[in-house]
Amino acid sequence: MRLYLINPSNPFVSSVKVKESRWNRYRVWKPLSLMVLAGLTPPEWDITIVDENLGAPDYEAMPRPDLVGITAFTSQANRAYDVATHFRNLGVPVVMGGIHATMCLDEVLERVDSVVTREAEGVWGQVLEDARQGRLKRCYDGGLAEIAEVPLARHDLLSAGYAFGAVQTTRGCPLNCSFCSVTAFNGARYRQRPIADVVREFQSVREKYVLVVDDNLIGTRPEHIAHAKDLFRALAQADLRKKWVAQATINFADDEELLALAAKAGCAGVFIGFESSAPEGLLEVGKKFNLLKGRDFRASVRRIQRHKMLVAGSFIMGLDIDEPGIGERIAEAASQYGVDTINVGFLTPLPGTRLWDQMQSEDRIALDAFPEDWNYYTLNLPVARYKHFTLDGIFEEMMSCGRNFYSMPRVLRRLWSNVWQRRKPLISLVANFSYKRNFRLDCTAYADFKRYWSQRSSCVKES
Ligand code: B12
Ligand code: SF4
Repeated sequence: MRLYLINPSNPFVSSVKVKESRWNRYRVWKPLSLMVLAGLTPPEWDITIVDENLGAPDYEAMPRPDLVGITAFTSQANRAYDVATHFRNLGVPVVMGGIHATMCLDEVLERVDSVVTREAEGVWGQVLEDARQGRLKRCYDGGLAEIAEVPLARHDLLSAGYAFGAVQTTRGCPLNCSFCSVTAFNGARYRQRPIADVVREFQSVREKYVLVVDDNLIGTRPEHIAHAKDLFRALAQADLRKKWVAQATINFADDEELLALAAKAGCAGVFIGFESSAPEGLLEVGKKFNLLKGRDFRASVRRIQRHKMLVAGSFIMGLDIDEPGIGERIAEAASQYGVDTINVGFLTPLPGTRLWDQMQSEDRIALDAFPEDWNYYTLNLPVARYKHFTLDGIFEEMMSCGRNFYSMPRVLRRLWSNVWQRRKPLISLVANFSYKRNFRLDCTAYADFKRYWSQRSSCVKES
């Protein structure tokens, strides 16, 4: 039995377009979902994982599979449907799973043979058995997996073409920020994988650099943090000789022992969600952790950096409290915090989030011709009606933020401090130029987007 597991590309997501910029090589990360599915698949299946972000293959030239499994974030949904149509036309059954299939079940059911909602661990075996017997059900709900049942991902199946490997150590997040799908999808209960599994998983990754895909590396409660410390001790003891980066909330900076252990375990940097520099903004998105009284972001960032780890700050633009000048304000705040890079996204109502419900009830979702408009749900394009900005206005704010934070003098100043503090200057250099380049690529994407938007608006007027 032949199984293709496919990660569709999204032509509009500049951060994953390798050919446009060599810096992007460092920002193409493996579709771990498909490697985990492969880990759940019995040996009688011959598995090929196709990651279209490395270039879409000529499916015609490939042997006919018995089953196709497709994953998709929302921004990849349209390409996923094209791929599904291709295989369904050949009479090959197509199963789709992942975040978009879960949040937009009815839409997806119209376009594939079968859908797996939520986490696949509990049902994938059944799906394969049903497919083998030609009696696939229309829908399977995996619910939330027992964390100890998450298998070792098949890292051997995607071993070339990437700068980073990928590993997951936890699932779920209790914080439920309004714009984020994680609590809705993976649940509020924070689940940490058995330490021995994670160590084995790291050992099976070939790359020297690893992205730990967790949304919240250390969790929120003392017992989560104690587990994280044990994990870091075990990773250090395993002497992996790997460097890894992860996403964490700002409480990562609160515990010196934790920081020392993370650094010893190979942590080279963390992505921290600052979201907004204004307390009103944090209140708006429900990021309670960052609102803790007396929190000093600059001091927190410095504490992390003192352990030789880089800090990438993530911000959102287009909150209701944001007013003209927000681009420069974000760049200034990020420079003041002292972060090494920033990643700024437009406030985007992703399906299944609290923000989606709110914006839909206020009729503020501007790009709502679905599924076509999902292409633009990349966070690099403004898809909603923002309180204080026109479309061009908010895009100009984004460019001004990029020009300011990634201006040559500022990049060089940051690099100098990386060299001075002996804090991963090479990684910082690559990250700064990759982000700088992406701000420019976003301009091209925006020009295409504007053309599409004006054509669509005139069609609506005519009809
Ligand atoms: C790692 C990651 C990335 C990596 C991508 C790596 C990759 N190629 O997959 C990078 C950094 C490149 C990235 C980029 C983006 N990301 Co991202 N990312 C994540 C993150 C943190 C982890 C995903 C992961 O690997 N999980 C581990 C695996 C094992 O879990 P899983 O993917 O959920 O898979 C399980 C199930 O979903 C299911 N499943 C999944 N696929 C399939 C397929 C089949 C057939 C079946 C049966 C089951 C199944 O089974 C798996 C095992 O249980 C998630 C957050 C999250 N918790 O999901 C956000 C997340 C997926 N990203 C998000 C977004 C918005 C983006 C971007 C659009 C914007 C951005 N700038 O970040 C881009 C777009 C990329 C693109 N290709 O179009 C959103 C997506 C929301 C949505 N509705 O689409 C998420 C949920 C974060 C959030 N804040 O809401 N991302
Ligand atoms: S943004 Fe981060 S902290 Fe907030 S719910 Fe999502 S994963 Fe949790």
